[in-house]
Amino acid sequence: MNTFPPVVLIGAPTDIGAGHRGASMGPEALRVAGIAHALKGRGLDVIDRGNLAGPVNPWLPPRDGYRHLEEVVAWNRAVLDAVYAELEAGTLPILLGGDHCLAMGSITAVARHCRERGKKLRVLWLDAHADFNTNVITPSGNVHGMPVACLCGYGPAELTHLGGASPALQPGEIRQIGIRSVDPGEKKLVHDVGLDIYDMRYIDEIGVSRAMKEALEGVDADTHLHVSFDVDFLDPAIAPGVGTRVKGGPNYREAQLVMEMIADTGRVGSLDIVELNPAFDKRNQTAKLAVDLVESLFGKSTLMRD
Ligand code: 6HN
Ligand code: MN
Ligand code: MN
Ligand code: MN
Repeated sequence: MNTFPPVVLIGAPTDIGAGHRGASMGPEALRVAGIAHALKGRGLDVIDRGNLAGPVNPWLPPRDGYRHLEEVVAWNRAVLDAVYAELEAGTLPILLGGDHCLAMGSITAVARHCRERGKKLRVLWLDAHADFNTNVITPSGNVHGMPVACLCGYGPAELTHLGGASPALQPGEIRQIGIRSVDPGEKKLVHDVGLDIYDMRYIDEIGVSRAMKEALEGVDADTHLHVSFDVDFLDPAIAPGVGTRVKGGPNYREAQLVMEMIADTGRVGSLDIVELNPAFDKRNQTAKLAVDLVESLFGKSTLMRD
């Protein structure tokens, strides 16, 4: 039987940090794809809290290198409060995004929870992108390209201090997996900061299994594992429903193995599913694939020896 606490779905229907409209439809697409039913099928208790509310997307150009900073802050405050309340109540929050800027709110909440409980934190960032831009080096001004930098203390005070103390996250607490598109200034910054990145070249060379063993090294009974699943992590041939497609991502079986190996730790405590963009999808196939992978993340296995 599973050992998971009740799982809580929290929708954050916004594309406030993205460069294309449509991620705001993500929460509903995941519900239509049957996320609650699938998790119940895993034997989990599932509570859908519905959607958070926040400002509309004014669709304005960047100011000082940020698009919609004020609105990004408002959405992230809502996410932070909701995710923190769930962790305090002992449930397992799943954030249904929404674009990836929202991970600032969810991870700030998780980090605070871990500090207060004396737990170790490990963040697995599954993404085609490093999301480590600042307003100076960003090619777009889109804040969904900046959340990891902000969590590590590089960014505007409104975002780096969302939860009071900054940085919310130490670079040593995060592992990035699937990375294959990093902007020039961003590449220099992640090197300077010493971020642990399992890029596609590395995965091609050593395989998913060894890469995931390394990324999960040190995860123990005291560790809270947070998975931030940007759907553009997946190869666009199987997951077209995202705003920023990058060729050369994990195929179906490789992605399943990533999820299965995370599940094997038994330490998943919170999850983001972000960047799903139904406006780019075909018959909701990317949402269905995300649900399929989330089932694996919660222990659905293809192993014969189970
Ligand atoms: N995402 N590096 C590009 C930028 O505009 O900063 C793309 C970021 C994509 C962000 O997919 O979460
Ligand atoms: Mn906890
Ligand atoms: Mn991302
Ligand atoms: Mn991405």
